[in-house]
Amino acid sequence: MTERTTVGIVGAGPAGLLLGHLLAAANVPFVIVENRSREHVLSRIRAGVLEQSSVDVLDRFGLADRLHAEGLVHGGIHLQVEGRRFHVDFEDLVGRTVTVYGQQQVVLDLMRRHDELGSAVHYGASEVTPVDVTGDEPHLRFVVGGEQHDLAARFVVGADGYHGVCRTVIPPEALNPAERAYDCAWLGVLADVAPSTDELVYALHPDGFAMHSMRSPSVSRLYLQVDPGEDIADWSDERIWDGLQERLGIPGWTLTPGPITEKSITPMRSSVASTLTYGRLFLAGDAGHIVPPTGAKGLNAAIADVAMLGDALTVAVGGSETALASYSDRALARQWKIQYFSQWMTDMLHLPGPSTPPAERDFRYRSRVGQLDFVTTSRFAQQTLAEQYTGLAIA
Ligand code: FAS
Ligand code: PHB
Repeated sequence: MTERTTVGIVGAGPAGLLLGHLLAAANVPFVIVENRSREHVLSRIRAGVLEQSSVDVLDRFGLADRLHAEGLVHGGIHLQVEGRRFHVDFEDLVGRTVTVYGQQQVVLDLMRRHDELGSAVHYGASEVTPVDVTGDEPHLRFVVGGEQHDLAARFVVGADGYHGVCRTVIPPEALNPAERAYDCAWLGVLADVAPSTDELVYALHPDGFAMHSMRSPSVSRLYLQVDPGEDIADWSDERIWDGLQERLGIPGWTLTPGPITEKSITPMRSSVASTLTYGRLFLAGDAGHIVPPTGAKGLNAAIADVAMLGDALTVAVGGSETALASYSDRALARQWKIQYFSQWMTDMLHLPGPSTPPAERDFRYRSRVGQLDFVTTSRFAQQTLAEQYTGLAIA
C-alpha cells in the first residue's frame, strides 16, 4: 500500500530531525526515515560548539530550553603559539558569542520533542531507496520491522550524511564534488575531568596542533593532530596526555589529566557537491558537504542548510517554489565561505604531513608562527575570525 506525505526525510541526525521541527511548526506533513537505531544515533560523539546563528535558529523554534540551561556560553577562544596564549574576545570584537553544547545533546533535545509531537520517525529502517526523484511524485521505499513501505511525497530531503544513499541517487556528473584531503587527522578524546581552561584553546606547537575543548564543567574534550594513517591502538592514555601536555602547556598553567572515556581518530577532508538539488530531491548538511572540524562548522552548516531549506519548503507548499529553486545556490554560496574559513583555520594551526622535507616543515611552521603573530596583534584580523567563528548570517 502506498503511504503519502509532503516531505520524506532520509536521516535522523541533527539535519533531518531539525528539518522535521521546522516543517511541524508550519504544519507541513513529513516522515523521517533513519537506518540506525535511536541509541546508535545518540551515541555518536561529534561536534561541540554552536554558533550564535545556530542558537538563534533553535531559539526561533523553541528548541533551546536545555541548551540555555546547560550550555556553556563562551565569549571567545584562545589562540596559542610559541608559549604565548592570546584571547580572541568575540563579544568585544563583534558582539556575539558561541555556546558549548555537544551535538549529542542537540540530537537528544530534537528526538525528545519529536516524541512529544508524536512525529513519524522510523528508526532501524533498511533498504532505504529514493525513487522517481525527477518525477512529479518521488517515493521513498524502505523496510521497518520486516514491513515494506512505499512512501509517496512531494519532496524528498537527503539529510543522510556523507555516506548516505541520497548522494548516490544524483548522477556523478551532476553531484561533481569539489574536494580536498588534508594530510593530517585529529585524535579526539573525552575525559572525565574538569576542563583546565575557561574557553577553548587552539594551539600550534612544533609537534603539531592541539586543542582543549569541553562538554561540561566536569567533562573535557581534547584533540591532537596526528598523521592520517595513525592507529588509535598505538595511542595509550599516557601517550595522549603527554602529547597534550607538551603541545598545550605554557608557563604557569597546568593541564589536569583524567580518565579517558572515549578516543578516536578522524581524518580531515573537505567535499562540496556541485548541487544540493536534483529534481525533487534536496541535500542538507553532511549529505551535501563536509568540512574539517577546525572551524567548528560541520554541525552549524547543517543547521544553516536546514533553516534555509525548511523555509523554502514551507513557502513551496504554500504555492511558490521560487525560494526552493534558489536553495542550492544560496546554501552553497554560504558553504564556500565556511569552507574558506575552515581551510584558513586548519592551515594556520596544523603542520604538514610526515612526508614533508624537514626544511619545508620548518618553513611551514615558522610562516604559521608569523600568521598567528599577525592575527593576535591585529584587531582587524581578529574581527574577521570572530565574525566567521560566531556564524555568518543565514539567508
Ligand atoms: P549526520 O551524519 O549527523 O546524520 C545523518 C543520519 O543519516 C545518520 O543518523 C545516519 O545514520 C543516517 N543515514 C545514513 N545513511 C542512511 C540511509 N541510507 N538511510 C537512512 N538513514 C541514513 N562537526 C563540528 O562542527 N565539530 C566537530 O568536532 C565535529 N566532529 C566530527 C567527528 C566525526 C567522527 C564526524 C564523522 C563528524 C564530525 N563533525 C563535527 C561533523 C558533524 O558534526 C556533522 O557536521 C553533523 O553530524 C552533520 O549532521 P547531518 O547532516 O545530520 O549528518
Ligand atoms: C569540540 O568541542 O568537539 C570542538 C570544538 C571546536 C572545534 C572542533 C571541535 O573547532
